[in-house]
Amino acid sequence: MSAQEHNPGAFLDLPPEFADRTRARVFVLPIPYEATTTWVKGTACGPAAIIDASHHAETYDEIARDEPFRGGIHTLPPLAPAGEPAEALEDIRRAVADLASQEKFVLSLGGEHALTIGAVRGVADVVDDLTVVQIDAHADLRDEYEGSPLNHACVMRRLVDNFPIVQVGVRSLTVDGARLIEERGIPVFFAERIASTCPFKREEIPVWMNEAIEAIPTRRVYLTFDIDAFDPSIMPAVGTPEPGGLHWYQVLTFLRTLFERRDVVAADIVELCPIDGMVAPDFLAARLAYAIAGHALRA
Ligand SMILES: [Mn+2]
Repeated sequence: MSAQEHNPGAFLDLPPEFADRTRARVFVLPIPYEATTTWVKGTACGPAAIIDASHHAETYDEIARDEPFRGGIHTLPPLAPAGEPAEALEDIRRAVADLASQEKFVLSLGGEHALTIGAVRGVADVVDDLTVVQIDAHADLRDEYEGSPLNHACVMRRLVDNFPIVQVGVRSLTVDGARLIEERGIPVFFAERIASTCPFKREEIPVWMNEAIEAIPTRRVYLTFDIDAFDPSIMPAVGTPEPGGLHWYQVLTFLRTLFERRDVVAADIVELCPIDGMVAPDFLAARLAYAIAGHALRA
């Protein structure tokens, strides 16, 4: 069954009063876009897997001790752009710009990372002074890959000329990417440094986290979350599982601190590549999506 045929319904399976389009402040936009993934295929099934899994999640937030869904989360029909990548990314741009212009917080669920190019441009059509905060195992700074400048390995290279970027969790890049980071002084918070602050202490914001947020030069942020930023021990369902990744509570603390100190105006979660019969990664992605939506609804 293709992602297009499978209609998983609404995120969290909320009662209609909390999923209503007019009232909702957060819009979940499934984008089962997959055109350029290079190794393991399957990110087109990511959005449906996240929404399916969300139906089994509790809607009470045990850390914040609230029920953020009451602010309203509307799930849009999947946007599955066809055609050449350039055209598909323009479709995504237009859809996201339209929602952003209605002052909705758009949480796009991928799909492959290339969709972020369209989504960021769409948000930037409506709001200015945007920094892209990227949580990812990869720097994604290749100028082109396998003949395409719109490959998912080139996402940040396509954005870095127009937006300040801050990268968190990186542990895989090319020598050209490393040179670009040095030349431009791109703030990159490598996974190795983040890991060295373990064990994680409660009630204490690690130094790297403070520095990462201080490195964001604007108030407004677009957050792109490549799920392979997580350690493969908890997130094996990705195309390129890089060892030495982030862990759950580190990520939750980073997100909480980021939303407290910056105005995060839109986000995406990309690159989930579901594994048949293994629900834990899908469930993690669903919990992550609700964590991000929850912060957006409290803001
Ligand atoms: Mn990645």
